[in-house]
Amino acid sequence: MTTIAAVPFLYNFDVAATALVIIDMQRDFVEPGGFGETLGNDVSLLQAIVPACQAVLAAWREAGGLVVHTREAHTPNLSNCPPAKRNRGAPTLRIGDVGPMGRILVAGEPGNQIIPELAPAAGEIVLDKPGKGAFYATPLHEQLQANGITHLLFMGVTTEVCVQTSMREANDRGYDCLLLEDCTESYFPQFKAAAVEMMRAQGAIVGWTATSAQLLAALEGMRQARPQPG
Ligand code: C5J
Repeated sequence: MTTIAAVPFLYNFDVAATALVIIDMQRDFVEPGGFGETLGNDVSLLQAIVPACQAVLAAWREAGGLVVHTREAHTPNLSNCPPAKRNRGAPTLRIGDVGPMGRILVAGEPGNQIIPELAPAAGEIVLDKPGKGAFYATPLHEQLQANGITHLLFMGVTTEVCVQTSMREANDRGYDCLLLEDCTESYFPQFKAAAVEMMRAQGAIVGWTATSAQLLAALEGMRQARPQPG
């Protein structure tokens, strides 16, 4: 068991029972020329978290923890994109329309891929989700249960939309969730700040928050405590 001095109080976790969940670090949200930018957003805000996410992913892999990558993705015939979702957003570029990186939020399109810096490795779970939450209409809960997972560490984008929705869904399913504050971002800094505050308020009503440096220090402490070969 490892402990992080998280907010609002200590977060205890066992790597073997914990998954790192990386929400929607897709080209369309993060890269210039993608869906996010065409909606008028400044993607440099999201790009700024990539190095911290990379450091956590590398350390988590080294520790042997389970990794889950999600993509907001719809089938090419849009059968899992209800009109109520498609008809909102920018009228000029809706889900399924052809954008600068292929069809917007459609599985298999270039913009739908996870950014190369955080590309999934063999054996990691890659989950296409039609909703904002990672549990809605996906096998995620069953996959986590099959792996004995009770704790989830979250990073990704955007904080107040897909990250917050997924963390709330996880909390309602009984997982102890921690959000890595500097590994999540929004196009709207005030929305990120509010989402972070509301998740850890009222005695961690949705979960805990901590920095990537705190997690990396905890993992390094574990690494040093491991018996050395020979
Ligand atoms: C949004 C997401 N913001 N991944 N998706 O539409 O947060």
